[in-house]
Amino acid sequence: MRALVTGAAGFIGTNFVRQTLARKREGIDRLVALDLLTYAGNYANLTGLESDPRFRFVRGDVADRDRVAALVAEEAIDVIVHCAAETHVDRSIVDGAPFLVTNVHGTLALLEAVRGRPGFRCFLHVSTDEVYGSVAEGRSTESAPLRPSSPYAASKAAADGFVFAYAATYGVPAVITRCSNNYGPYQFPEKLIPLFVTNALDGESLPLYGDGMNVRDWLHVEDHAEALWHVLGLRAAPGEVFNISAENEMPNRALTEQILRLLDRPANLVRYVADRPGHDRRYALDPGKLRATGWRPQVSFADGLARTVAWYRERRAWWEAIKSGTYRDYYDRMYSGRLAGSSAAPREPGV
Ligand code: NAD
Ligand code: TDX
Repeated sequence: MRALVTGAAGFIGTNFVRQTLARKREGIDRLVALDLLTYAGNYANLTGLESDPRFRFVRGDVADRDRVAALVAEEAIDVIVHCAAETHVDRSIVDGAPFLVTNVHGTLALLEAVRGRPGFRCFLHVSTDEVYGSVAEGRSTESAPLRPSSPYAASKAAADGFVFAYAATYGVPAVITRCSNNYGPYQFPEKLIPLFVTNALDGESLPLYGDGMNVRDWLHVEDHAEALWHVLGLRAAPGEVFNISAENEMPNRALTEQILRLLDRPANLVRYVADRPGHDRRYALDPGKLRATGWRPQVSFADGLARTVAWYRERRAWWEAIKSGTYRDYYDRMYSGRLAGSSAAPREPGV
């Protein structure tokens, strides 16, 4: 198997690549890592892998059609795990344009590169639970309608649409996975868990949006990586979709309390701030279809969160390097106004 992993220097890509090469998976002859190294990509995450003869890192843009097509041909790629994306909802609310380019044009460029390619086995498109929108009750199955709320989610839903279209129109062997919120090592500290852990370690405020009762469904990134390999092994029909969830639903407020307990930090670090516009109240995936094929998550949330918190505590140099320079500007832009108007007590829903 000759695999191309896009977004390999990001959070999920890094964990997927490291786990794949460390386990010496049968059948991996080549792993080409493609990443543009945007603000979210960090080449240092892949340190140490260069000595593995199966591994090659390429800096490049997934939306660059010619580059992507040439790479796929040159490396005789037969499997693609497509993780590259613009991924932060709050940034997409400020400007959706980079999300359209990378998430939609990028996915299209990859699909074009494999269309009609003899011997090509699988294009695995890593999508998200956010395409289903907020789920008031029950759990989204793979056939639930797509109702994206944020520009980010809209771009992912559009990319899913191109995957369906290429499967139906050209028979491209492409499948979609939709996972819930991942957590674990190497996550960029703009996302809730690494942001709150690193802020708490520095004694800084933890800005909880709205009333802090939005519910997310947490999946350890190692379980996610295993699930991706499991899906690749299924040889599913073109256009199949698989939800990936460990069914670990939790309101943000309860998660924040757990983080503070693990770090032995005071509850008064929490500040309730103005809500995210269009903030989905709850995500909940039904993973029954994948489970019926034998996949099971292995990491309990208590153990996974404790290990994750310990990882950031022990890797101060990793996140301090990120939380400087342009990150500080981003943080001020996103949070200084919000924190100035914050309160110690929860707000009413939607306030
Ligand atoms: P991330 O932001 O940590 O990493 C994204 C990576 O993509 C970065 O390394 C970045 O440099 C790279 N990239 C961005 N634009 C690129 C471009 N034009 N060309 C090449 N590389 C580019 O994101 P993540 O959390 O690792 O997410 C990976 C995938 O999983 C995304 O498709 C995301 O939508 C999906 N997803 C993530 C989560 C989650 O909780 N993290 C949940 C559901 C789905
Ligand atoms: O400062 C914050 N305060 C806060 O209350 C941040 C950054 C987040 N939140 C809330 C918003 C969400 O309810 O925490 C929850 C999680 O927020 P994020 O970490 O931004 O993740 P989310 O918006 O749920 O999206 C994530 O999961 C699905 C990823 O960023 C997406 O890429 C993925 O598709």
